[in-house]
Amino acid sequence: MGYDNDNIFAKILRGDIPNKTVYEDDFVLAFHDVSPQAPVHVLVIPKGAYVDIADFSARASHTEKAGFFSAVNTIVSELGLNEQGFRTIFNTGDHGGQEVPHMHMHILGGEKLGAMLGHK
Ligand code: DGP
Repeated sequence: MGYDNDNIFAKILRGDIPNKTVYEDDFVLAFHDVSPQAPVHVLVIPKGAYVDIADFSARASHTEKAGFFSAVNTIVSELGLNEQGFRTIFNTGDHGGQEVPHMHMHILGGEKLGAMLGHK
């Protein structure tokens, strides 16, 4: 599947749609999810055009990959999540329930989260 330049996170990266930014650097933008599922619910997206985690794993440079995960460390620290923990999720494709076709990592925390999969 090719990358859709008109997906909502591409528009956020271009500044066409506003967001509540938590963190930004050369590699990532992190912002609050519009429909939070926990007291803390932040999305981290790479600035490059990647459809999902599989696409990013396959095509991103080592520099982009290092940049992404270094930023995650900074973000969870700044959100104060390290001591009590948090959950990260990359929904991918149809079975994964991915709605927006630009790779994103959910960071969820701020309370004890329930079962990993809600329906199980
Ligand atoms: P996923 O189902 O993994 O593709 O998650 C997409 C998430 O993106 C979902 O939790 C809601 C969030 N979302 C969708 N549109 C917007 C938006 O315009 N702004 C923000 N901040 N979040 C959005």
